[in-house]
Amino acid sequence: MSRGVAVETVEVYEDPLDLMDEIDALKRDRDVTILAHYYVDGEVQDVADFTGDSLKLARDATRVQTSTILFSGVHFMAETAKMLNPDKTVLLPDLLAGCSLAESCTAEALETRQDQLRAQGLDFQTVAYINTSAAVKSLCDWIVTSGNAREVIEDKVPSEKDILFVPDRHLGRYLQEVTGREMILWPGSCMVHEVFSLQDLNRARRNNPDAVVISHPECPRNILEVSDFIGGTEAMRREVVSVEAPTTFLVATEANMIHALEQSAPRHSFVPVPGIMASTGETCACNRCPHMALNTLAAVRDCLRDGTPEITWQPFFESAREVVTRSLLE
Ligand code: CIZ
Repeated sequence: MSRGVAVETVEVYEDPLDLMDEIDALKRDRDVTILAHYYVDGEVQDVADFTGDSLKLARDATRVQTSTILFSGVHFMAETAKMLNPDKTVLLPDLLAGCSLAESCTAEALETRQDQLRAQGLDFQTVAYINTSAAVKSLCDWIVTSGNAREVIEDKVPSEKDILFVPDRHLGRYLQEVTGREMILWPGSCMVHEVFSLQDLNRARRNNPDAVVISHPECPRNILEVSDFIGGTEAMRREVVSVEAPTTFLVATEANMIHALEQSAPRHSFVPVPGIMASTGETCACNRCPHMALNTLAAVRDCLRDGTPEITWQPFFESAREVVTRSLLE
């Protein structure tokens, strides 16, 4: 009879400053450029060559000179870097770094929905938020980010067409409001932005009566309704930079964004809006994305050292690249 043996994994503590030195040396040695999203830990943003939102990072990815890109973010972002750089090696520290939005809309489910709508005689275009897999992007007419969604819908989607918007219902609802275009909305949402609690936001406003509330359009309507400014991460950054007088901002987006805001406008104070756990109704630290959190300094170092995991080219990247290029780069 075999006896169960409990295996305990012991995390070895590594000094972040040593890890940063190792990363710098490996970057030079292995000819790597690091792109990091604003939602990864601040210390990982600090070792990156480029930081930004998906739109900026997609554009930055086309300017990389090294033979390898390490994308510190989530899977769909690294796929975009690969489709724009087929001849480069693209690494992602952890292939399990996914996205609740991307997972809510598979290519099969989207094709089924598109077939249903065509069968109903609808003449529509599919507009996808960038938080989708490359396979889904390849089935769409346009890709938008929080930074360019309004312009793409207003300037590029013909006014006589209906719009199927995937996968974020909150962003889609907000875009309906600002563009005046009716949309068929996919029922997806971001696990981080979904949990902001109006009750906790109102408590934070009472504690900071002069604070300005800035919120991401992936937040539910009740949060946007009490916000002074609504915008994606790059728009938030520009907004706080444009405010001269030292100000307190209550920030309703992934909490690591505060690092980028502090770097850009250190004269202000930034307070993260807490999330609330749906199961218990208690305040939680759910305003941190568990997928982005897989991008630790140690994971970045290991990925540089081992040259893996890698995003490999897939046949549908070709058509996804055409959609991404006409939507984001032209
Ligand atoms: O566009 C992006 O990068 C995402 C996912 C959010 C934002 O506003 O930056």
